Amino acid sequence: MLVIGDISLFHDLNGLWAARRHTLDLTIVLVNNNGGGIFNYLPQASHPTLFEEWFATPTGLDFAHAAALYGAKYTVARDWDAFRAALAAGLGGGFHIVELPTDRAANVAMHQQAWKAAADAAFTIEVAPA
Ligand SMILES: Cc1ncc(C[n+]2csc(CCOP(=O)(O)OP(=O)(O)O)c2C)c(N)n1
Ligand SMILES: [Mg+2]
Repeated sequence: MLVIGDISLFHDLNGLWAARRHTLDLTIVLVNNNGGGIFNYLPQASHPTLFEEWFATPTGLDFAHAAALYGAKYTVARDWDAFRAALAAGLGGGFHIVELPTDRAANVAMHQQAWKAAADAAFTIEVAPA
């Protein structure tokens, strides 16, 4: 199993041919947030116009066509039940790509909430009387 982002898969797309050539049992989980989501953590993310063009670099590609080209079965998982079912099918053998559509901005917001919750919890522990 391979977990990979959309830009990384795009970069190495022709590597999919190896799975076909060697008839690999391979399930690729494609975390598709249409761009380099890691860069959404940087300060320049607050300048949307330049940020999208020069840092996020969304491709807007439909990877289902790449799956068809290289002979992989393609599934888009829009909820966790669909994701579990697609993984189970993939682990049954063969070459599969399971796309998980996600959102870059929402991802950062969720992480910020988690960081705040962790910081609040740590602070509570530190100041609590013994
Ligand atoms: C060969 C190579 N080119 C460029 C980079 C710079 N780089 C680091 S992360 C990244 C974007 C990754 O985007 P994606 O695979 O969609 O993952 P996400 O951050 O969205 O989870 C890039 C271009 C790199 N690390 N290696
Ligand atoms: Mg991405």
